[in-house]
Amino acid sequence: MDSKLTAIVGQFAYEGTVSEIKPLGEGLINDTYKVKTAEPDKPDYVLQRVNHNVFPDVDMVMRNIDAVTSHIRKKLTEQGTTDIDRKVLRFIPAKGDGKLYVKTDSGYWRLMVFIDDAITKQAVNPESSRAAGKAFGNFQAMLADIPVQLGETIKDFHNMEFRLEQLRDVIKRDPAGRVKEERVQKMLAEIEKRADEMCKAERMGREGTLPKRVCHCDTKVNNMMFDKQDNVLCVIDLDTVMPNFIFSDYGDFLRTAANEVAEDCPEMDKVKFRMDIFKAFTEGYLESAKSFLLPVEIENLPYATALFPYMQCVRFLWDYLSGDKYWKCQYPDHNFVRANNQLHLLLSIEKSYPEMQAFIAGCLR
Ligand code: GN1
Ligand code: MG
Repeated sequence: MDSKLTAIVGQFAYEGTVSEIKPLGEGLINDTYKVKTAEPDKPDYVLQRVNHNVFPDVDMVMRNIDAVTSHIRKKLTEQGTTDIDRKVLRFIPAKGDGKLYVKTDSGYWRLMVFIDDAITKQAVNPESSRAAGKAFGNFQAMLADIPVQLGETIKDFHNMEFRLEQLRDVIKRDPAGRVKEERVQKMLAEIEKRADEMCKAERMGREGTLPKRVCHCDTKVNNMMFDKQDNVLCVIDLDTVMPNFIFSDYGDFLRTAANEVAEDCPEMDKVKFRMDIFKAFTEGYLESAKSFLLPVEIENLPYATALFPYMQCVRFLWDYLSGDKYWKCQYPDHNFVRANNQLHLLLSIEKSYPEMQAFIAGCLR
């Protein structure tokens, strides 16, 4: 057993005797380990090193997570839920200062209770999409009355105006000499054509007609745990939990889950928006979220569906023009292919707008 890791675990106020520590999962951002304890009546744990490059303010990340998990725990307790440690993550405080992380020479670490007999899913079908919609809607619903103001763990993360400014700035500088490419110019025309419309969330936010709420901001199906009977247990991966328009959680799930192919598939004729996934997810989401959503939020769900592929197209193109600094690339055109894929997804979504609106209206009847 790695004595350094054991020593780190020892800085937390956990229960039991550590018997094994080994790598867990295949996350790309944080390093994750499973910590087993010898006693059958003590929980096992998950030890994680937080990626300090992606999250500059780890203290803020953990304060957000503390506020969110405590609030959900309180709600579940009031509802008389049993098995609460399976329904919301429980982080273990450090022995010294009681914070939910420790800082060592090797970085920032946290320890949470491992949820036994639970699974995550990669692939999406209508059933798991409906469950995911319900779970993410429920997550927002439970946090609708959280009494504290959360911090923005990645500044302007889903701010469309900011993402366009970033793009326009790199065009001026053209550090990779790629702006002149004809395909880039064509894509820029498609982007600029929609720029004004796509920034409407920020405008409504400024006018005070659209609220920010506590959102998850990384709503992928593999960020929730299911039990062996396929029931959702809880939402995980809470680092990006922050105030945002609800469009973030709704739109980014569909961007990733409802694309017929992966976001970097180079065969553009295969990129297609799956309405079966859209319908199932929307049904689940509205079932749990319609109690608190404002009409302006519901009306704009089709806009949210378009916004995230659009934003991701802008972000991938920005990185392509910057010389591929943010996303890892397997080949020179990789970021352009990703951007183009997202643009095609957007085109497919635009065709389905009327059907989406009709479907949402039907869910509310
Ligand atoms: C990044 O790599 P992953 O899945 O954690 C990005 C998301 C993008 C996604 C696109 C912190 O997420 O916003 O949608 O790539 N996360 C960050 O693949 O930038
Ligand atoms: Mg993740």
